[in-house]
Amino acid sequence: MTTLSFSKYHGLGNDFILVDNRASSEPMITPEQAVAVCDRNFGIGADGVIFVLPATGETDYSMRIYNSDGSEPEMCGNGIRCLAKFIVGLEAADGRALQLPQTYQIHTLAGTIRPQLQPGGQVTVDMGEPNLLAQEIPTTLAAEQEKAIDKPLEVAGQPWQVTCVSMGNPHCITFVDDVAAVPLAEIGPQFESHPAFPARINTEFVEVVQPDYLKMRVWERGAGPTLACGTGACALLVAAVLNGKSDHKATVELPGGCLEIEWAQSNRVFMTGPATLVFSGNVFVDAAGR
Ligand code: ZDP
Repeated sequence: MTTLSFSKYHGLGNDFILVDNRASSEPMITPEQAVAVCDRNFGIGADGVIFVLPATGETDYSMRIYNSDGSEPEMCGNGIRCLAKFIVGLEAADGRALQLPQTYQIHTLAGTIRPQLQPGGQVTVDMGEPNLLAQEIPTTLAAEQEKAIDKPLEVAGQPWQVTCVSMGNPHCITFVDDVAAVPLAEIGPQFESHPAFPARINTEFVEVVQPDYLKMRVWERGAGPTLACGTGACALLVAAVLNGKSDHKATVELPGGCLEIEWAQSNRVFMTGPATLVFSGNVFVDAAGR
């Protein structure tokens, strides 16, 4: 029986188990064990497990994440805000003083991402540039070097118009009149495993309330219907601009609350939102994961 120390955080209800993994460059638990600790009945309960690993290259730390199904995404927008606050706590325990605003350079599988802690407690993240080429997403909805913008796609026997954006991880965005009416549990899995998306996909259903106010519901790859998705909020703003539906800066309302998203002149996307520590503890993790 192994014991794992953790802190539980959430960003707008998208919840994560944060693990201090600075002593090793490999995650301390396996994907199977991550599935077990994420279980809401048999474990702690979370949408994913996030590890703070030693620095790579020029960065301060590295981040890796396992989804609640044990798969490993490249990036996690809500998770990296939680990670920034978790690091503040780790550094404080080491006697390091915090001076706001504090920026960290975090190595991820989607490149270097930079969260900045604001004096008011919010975290602004430089999420980097969106990738739009079909091959980068990946999707077969356009030729490899083309963008998949407003493409027809049949899912669950119905025609949809979709736009694909990668924020390091893959997103498929579709605009709807009434986001509350989307039968998420029924169609979400069918988008996720559609053959047009060889690496599976996160799907955002978006209602444009005003050009600077968008409402979304998400079906996440490997995690299902979460309360919020940071990379998804960034991806959908980019998709909304590309479809002429929104400003470059907008509030995105997710089931768990609001994020402020900006697609700046520099082509980089900035996301601002909260991250909250809920509790810390120790969990028993057996070798079999259950
Ligand atoms: O790409 C994926 O498989 C996602 N499930 C990763 C998690 C994304 C997240 N919800 C976010 O906020 O970006 C954490």
